[in-house]
Amino acid sequence: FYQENDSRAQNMEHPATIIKNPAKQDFILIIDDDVVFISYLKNVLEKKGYSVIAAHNGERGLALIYELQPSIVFLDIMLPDSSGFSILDNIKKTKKELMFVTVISSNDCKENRVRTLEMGAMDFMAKPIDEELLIAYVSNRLAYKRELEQAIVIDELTQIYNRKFMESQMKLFIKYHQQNKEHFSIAIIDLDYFKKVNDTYGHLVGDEVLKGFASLVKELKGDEEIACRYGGEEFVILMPRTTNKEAFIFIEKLRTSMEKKIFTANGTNFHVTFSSGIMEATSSNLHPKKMLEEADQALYTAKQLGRNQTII
Ligand code: GH3
Ligand code: MG
Ligand code: MG
Ligand code: MG
Repeated sequence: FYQENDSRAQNMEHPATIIKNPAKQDFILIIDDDVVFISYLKNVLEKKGYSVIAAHNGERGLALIYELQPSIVFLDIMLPDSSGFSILDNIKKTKKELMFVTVISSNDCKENRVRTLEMGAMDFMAKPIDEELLIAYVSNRLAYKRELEQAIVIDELTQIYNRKFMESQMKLFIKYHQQNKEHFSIAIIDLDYFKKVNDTYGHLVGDEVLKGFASLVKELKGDEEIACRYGGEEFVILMPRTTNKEAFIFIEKLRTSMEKKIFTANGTNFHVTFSSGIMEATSSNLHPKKMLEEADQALYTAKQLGRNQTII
């Protein structure tokens, strides 16, 4: 939630660390004018380690929704300046982030429950809310949010990140590396003569090769490297805090492991290799598209020089 030129962004946490621990980003927002209820909710949830923020009226609540992008919002219906339903309406019109809104009210009637669902909120809970129920509810919704977030960014076949995620992550990495003057390298990897694998053994075996390559990457890469399926039989690996020479060493290790890996189809063993182009972020290529283009140039050279090799 930092602005583009905010000085606090200098101290922003490394994007790779945030991926490892997404729970760090979770905020729970309570929009309610009942201070006793707020302190009860805050107490229960903070004891469990959740970050809780409260707003005492609708206007402040809406501002916090946009500022903090909370994961869960507990929204009271009767607010001093507006109705919780008009807040829901506002959220529905503008909000795009994944967020669970739970309407809370001491007036547990059918009308409120129906309207809650019709207005796009996830749940209705009657006040007072039992402590155990509250904790179970929050933990359930955050786990579900995590699941949905994963589904959006993971490539179905290979179970590594997809292109969409790679592009958004690359933007963050570039921004971070620009501000903190750290190294950042990427590699584009393209399997060699992959069409021949399909033609010889069939598409299903081709799919197995893609999966096999992806699990090899997962096995060999470090915690901070992000592996993505760029499309077809092309992959991109983002390597934060890595020089192009270090990247070269890692990709070569991956390449030699890949060339040794044995694939099997109808009792026949075969091998698949890849070619790769590596590019490090410099002051002149600090844009995802530019960096990818330059890495692609290097990949093209690797193909031209005979494949099964890595070019910086
Ligand atoms: P090069 O060494 O020049 O990269 O040759 P290549 O055969 O690997 O490259 P080409 O671009 O000609 O062929 C890529 C093939 O990858 C064509 C396409 O059918 C196949 N492919 C793309 N996506 C998938 C997939 O999800 N599964 C399978 N089995 N094949 C795929
Ligand atoms: Mg109220
Ligand atoms: Mg290709
Ligand atoms: Mg290829």
